[in-house]
Amino acid sequence: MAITLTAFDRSPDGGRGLARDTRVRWALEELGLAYDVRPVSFAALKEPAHLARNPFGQIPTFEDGTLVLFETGAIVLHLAQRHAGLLPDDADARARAISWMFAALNTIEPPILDLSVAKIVEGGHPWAEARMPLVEGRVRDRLRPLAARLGDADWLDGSFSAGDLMLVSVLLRLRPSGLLDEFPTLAAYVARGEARPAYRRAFGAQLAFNTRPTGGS
Ligand code: GTB
Repeated sequence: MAITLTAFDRSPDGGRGLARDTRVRWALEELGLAYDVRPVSFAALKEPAHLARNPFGQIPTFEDGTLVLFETGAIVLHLAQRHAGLLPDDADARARAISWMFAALNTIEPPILDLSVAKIVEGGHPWAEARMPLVEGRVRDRLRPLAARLGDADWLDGSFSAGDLMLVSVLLRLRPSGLLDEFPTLAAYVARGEARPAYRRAFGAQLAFNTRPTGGS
């Protein structure tokens, strides 16, 4: 039975890979698993068929036979637990890698999302400029200890894991802000993630998907 993801019919980022299906595509590529992608329009996200897959009406969702999942953290963890390659065999190392997945989603991603909202959604408000140093400061407060922990290592805890995949996916979104470049070891960490063949394949696939000719999806 083929794995099927849902993704934006056409991502608003025009194929820059920022929508969250990219991280799931990356995990699938790392694990060598084939998958199909079902495009969903913005209107269809909030219709019953998609709400049955994700009650919040978001992408990506994951289907494998009768199993339907939403939330990228849950999807990547499921894949990493079912297939060898993204989590260490040693039980303690495995638990630490999963901690990094949660840190990426619960500790690092929220202030990065706040920054995106501050720039994209709130940018026109009269108070937006005054608030920006606070929002940027909260991102730096997370990047500083992360950079300290990474040190000069290639990956956070030995070999590349689902924790690194999730952290790189989250940090990527910071690049246009310039904040990532304030932490050269983190910028290099993200570049190492992007240089992985599996990431390149995932990025290329989402780019081809999001720039495919219109007139039929
Ligand atoms: N916590 C969920 C997860 O990790 O799966 C969050 C999923 C989520 O935010 N999905 C977004 C969505 O479906 C797409 S990725 N939004 C539609 C809605 O809520 O109605 C967020 C995203 C969208 C677009 C860009 N972009 O164009 O740059 C970047 C990121």
